[in-house]
Amino acid sequence: MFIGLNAAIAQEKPNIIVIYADDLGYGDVSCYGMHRIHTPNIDALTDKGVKFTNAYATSATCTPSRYGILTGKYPWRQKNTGVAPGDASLIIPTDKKTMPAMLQDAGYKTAAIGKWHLGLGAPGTTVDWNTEIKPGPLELGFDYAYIMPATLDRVPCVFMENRHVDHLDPNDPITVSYKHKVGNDPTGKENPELLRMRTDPRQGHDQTIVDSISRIGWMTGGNSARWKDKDIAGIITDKAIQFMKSNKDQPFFVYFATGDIHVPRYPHSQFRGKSGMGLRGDAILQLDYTVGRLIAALKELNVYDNTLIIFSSDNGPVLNDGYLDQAEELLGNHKPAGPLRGGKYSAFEAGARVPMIVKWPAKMKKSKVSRTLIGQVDLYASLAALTGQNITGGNAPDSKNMLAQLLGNSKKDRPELVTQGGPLSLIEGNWKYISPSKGRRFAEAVKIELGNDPQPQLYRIDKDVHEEVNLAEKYPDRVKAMQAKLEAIKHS
Ligand code: NG6
Ligand code: CA
Repeated sequence: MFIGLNAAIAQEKPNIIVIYADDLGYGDVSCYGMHRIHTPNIDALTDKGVKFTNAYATSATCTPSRYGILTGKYPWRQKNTGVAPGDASLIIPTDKKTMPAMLQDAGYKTAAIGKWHLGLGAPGTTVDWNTEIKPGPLELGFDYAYIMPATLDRVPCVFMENRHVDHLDPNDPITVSYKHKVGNDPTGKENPELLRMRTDPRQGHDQTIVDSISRIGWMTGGNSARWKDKDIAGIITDKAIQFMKSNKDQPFFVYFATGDIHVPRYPHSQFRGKSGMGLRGDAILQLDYTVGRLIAALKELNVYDNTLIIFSSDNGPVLNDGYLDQAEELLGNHKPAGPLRGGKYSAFEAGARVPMIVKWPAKMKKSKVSRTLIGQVDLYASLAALTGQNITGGNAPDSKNMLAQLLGNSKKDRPELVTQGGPLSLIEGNWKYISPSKGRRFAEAVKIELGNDPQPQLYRIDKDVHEEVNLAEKYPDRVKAMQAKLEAIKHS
């Protein structure tokens, strides 16, 4: 019987692909209510899939959310897990087992493709972009990596394949600094006439110009390795498809982190001008096309049926995140956050509540909408359960096995979930408590309400999804209880 059980478990090793969009809001795809443009490929995932209405990234920015999804641990338990500078050292510890490492144990071949933004190199060292760079994704359980090191708006604007900058000419070495100008490359500040899009003077992004777009940080050299923004989505999709093709005869796990729709938005000409909403809308169309290409490739490789597809975003939406690309002016009646309040960076719902769709064609036969409370931090334990792996040794301490919920077979909420805007929030059933915070209420440049309040906030996020009525004074006991629970989780 034991053998039989193992055999049964052994069959549950579908390929797994996590398609992780960047800054895609809760209302930014048509299956979550966007009307102005359509995302047919993303919408198609909801056909015989589960569309989650209450799924959360761990945080309202990229680095901590990525930390959370890959480690199964709340990022705020560790220092320096905020938005990582472009030259940050690797922030995920290599002595713990990450989700991809756990899947390697289960027999998977694993790949990280696309945006990394979790730092590279040993803590306390400075990355030399011209040599082997480690630790990085390969030391964290990925067999293959093809990544953009940080964000699209940060230098160095190059791809890395495994431990090296791709297409680097050794005679044109890369130097990067986040402190001072290096080399003679033009900068946005000095040569604004060279820019294809202006930057917001309040937000910087006016340093080295790469591909006619100025960035955060200075770089020189590496000219043959520099990306063209219009080609990024196509290149990383090709790399993902290549990896799936080479590994189609065994289970594979692809962590596919697109740069869309983060700034600077400069999609391929195939999409530019197509949405009528400016480059932000065009980038959504590109993202949708990318999803379509990945799905088509799975079908072509004959592995589509047995692939678990998870689509989500790392944090909520922002319009002007440093570049004046007309995202605001051309928005019209589109609501990037749907019915939610706030946006990227915010403790309000739009910060961390994101679209999440799960589909496994061989196993899921009905289209479902799930209101279950679930976090991306739960993928680790859920995929461990799916692939028959035990979690030991303090790995993934905050991850809960929500496999049944992921597959649409249970509606049971996670007991509670902590999310991070600036302050931490605790969500329990229909209640959300936002801990008091002295931070500013409104971020002027990005025009986002951050959810900071020196007083505790309590909302009924079912009836009052826009978090209008603070019920904290009305329900002091609930505030106290939720505060205590949050403290207990923080110190557990
Ligand atoms: C902010 C940047 C923003 C973006 C963000 C990270 C400024 C003023 N703004 O600090 O442009 O890069 O960090 O976005 O520098 S994330 O999605 O990767 O978290
Ligand atoms: Ca992001």
